[in-house]
Amino acid sequence: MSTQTDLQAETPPREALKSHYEALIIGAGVSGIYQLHRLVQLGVNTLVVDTADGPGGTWYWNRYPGCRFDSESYTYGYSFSEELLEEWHWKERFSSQPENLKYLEYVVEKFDLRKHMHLGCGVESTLYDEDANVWRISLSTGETVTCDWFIPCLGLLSAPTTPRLEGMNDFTGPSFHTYHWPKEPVDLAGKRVAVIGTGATGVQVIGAIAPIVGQLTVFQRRPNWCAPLNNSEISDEEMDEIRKNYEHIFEVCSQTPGGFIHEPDRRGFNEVSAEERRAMWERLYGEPGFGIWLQNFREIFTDEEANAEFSEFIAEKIRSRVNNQRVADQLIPKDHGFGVQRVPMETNYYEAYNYDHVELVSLQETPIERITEDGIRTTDRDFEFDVIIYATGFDAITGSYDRIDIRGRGGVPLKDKWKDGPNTFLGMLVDEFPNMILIAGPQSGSASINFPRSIELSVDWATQLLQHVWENNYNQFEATSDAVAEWAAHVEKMYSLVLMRKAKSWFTGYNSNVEGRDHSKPRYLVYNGGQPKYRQKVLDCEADGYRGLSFS
Ligand code: NA7
Repeated sequence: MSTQTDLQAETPPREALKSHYEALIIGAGVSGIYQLHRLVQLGVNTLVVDTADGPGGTWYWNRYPGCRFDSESYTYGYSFSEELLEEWHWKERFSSQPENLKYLEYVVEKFDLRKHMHLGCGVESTLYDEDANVWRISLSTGETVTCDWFIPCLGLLSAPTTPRLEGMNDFTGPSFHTYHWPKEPVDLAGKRVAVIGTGATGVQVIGAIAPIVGQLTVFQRRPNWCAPLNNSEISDEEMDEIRKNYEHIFEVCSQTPGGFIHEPDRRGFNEVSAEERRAMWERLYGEPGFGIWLQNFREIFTDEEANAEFSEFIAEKIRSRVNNQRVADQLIPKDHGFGVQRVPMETNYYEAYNYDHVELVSLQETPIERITEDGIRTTDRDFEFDVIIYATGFDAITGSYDRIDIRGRGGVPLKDKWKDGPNTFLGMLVDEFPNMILIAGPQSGSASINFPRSIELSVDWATQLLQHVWENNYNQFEATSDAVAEWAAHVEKMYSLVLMRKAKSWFTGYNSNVEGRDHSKPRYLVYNGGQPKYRQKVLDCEADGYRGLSFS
């Protein structure tokens, strides 16, 4: 299997490291880039470290066919620079990975950030040194640097996981996780290809490669409720219109629970007749993006009956798009309703199963026994493949923290502290881990929403906090354990209000591929209270003189 290490053959030239930085950021993705920009603007001596040999984070790594936004492109871009908004032309309503990567590279170049980045270099461990009041950062290249302020910007889905199957290294052809899709083009034309996994990623890959491969076998453990993306190009005229409307667009995004352009229907589910509901769903099914999920009635998220009626509407759509009704039935989820997991947005996904050369294998009926030299053996038969694609998801949010040895006061590992599930204050601070700010950490408002909309808030808040520290000549800041406990209780309460709490998905830390993961209770990884409430909490903390933090 290809891994991260294989992809780092060409390490870019780097400037010599200093021994000490005021701030050190891990991650040159969407949040790391913006955090770096804010600190550089303030003249803070900052270093960004990333294992990738270029900036872009998620959009650097995920190079698989079909990879694109599920947010409207013009709602995903940064809002902090009017000049940038004026200059950038989004070409598609839901922009593809190559374009998204170009965008982030453009931002890095425009704001001259590259020179602060030490790329192609991982962080192995970080230790808070109490005596010196610095963080000691050990790099994969053998160097150690120190910093005053440690800011992990690790992203939500940056710790990919593969199944724990016998024989994974025996397969003689190319095989890789979608996150580690090779940089050089992979020729799939006419090939016999296996895709394992039918989450948002698998659904994008399958729709994109089905028309070109010779044979495609999809190994599905549990189906997902998917909805059409309805992507289209953005003309020059449309882009001009979007530019004029940016202020309004970002204002709308700031008011919606998910930070998207889609505002929930404020009418009660039962205030509207069944016919009217259906007519609305028909309309939304044909419209772009998450409208079908987020412009829906609020009861879809909270009420089993409302959710079941809507799920049946989507099930009918699946039956109407897939010719073979046995396959259609296999593609309809039976263990959860629509939208309790993040909805994979698809383009020709269901139609892919109408090709003669595409086969769906239900792993519930015939599980995989092992990977062989030639392909995959299920309990039913041996399949031969040229390429195996693992679209098997991530150890979400905490996984990337667990992969670095992060130790706070008294040398306590963060991994141990979060053994039974993470707890933070506002998703940004952890008690006993002074001078550390997580951007889009566990229990922040960033995960369930249009990511950049929330990270701009978090980065601005973090920057403001550091300014407060400097202005008051503090050496240390830290969340109190009471504040962390209070936030954890609030996060849990927000889960109790939505059907999402029952989902076996990355939102609740479900991942069968992580050895030793206890699934007897959910891990509360994301803040489900909606973005306006999250913003209010964050701003209230600041307005109340950073209530919940201690300074010294
Ligand atoms: P997801 O949504 O976690 O999906 C992973 C898929 O892989 C899902 O269908 C899993 O089935 C399947 N899977 C995972 N492990 C296995 C094993 N061992 N055997 C068979 N099948 C397996 O990750 P994605 O990358 O698709 O999407 C993540 C997010 O990226 C998405 O929400 C968007 O926000 C963007 P399961 O459902 O667990 O039975």
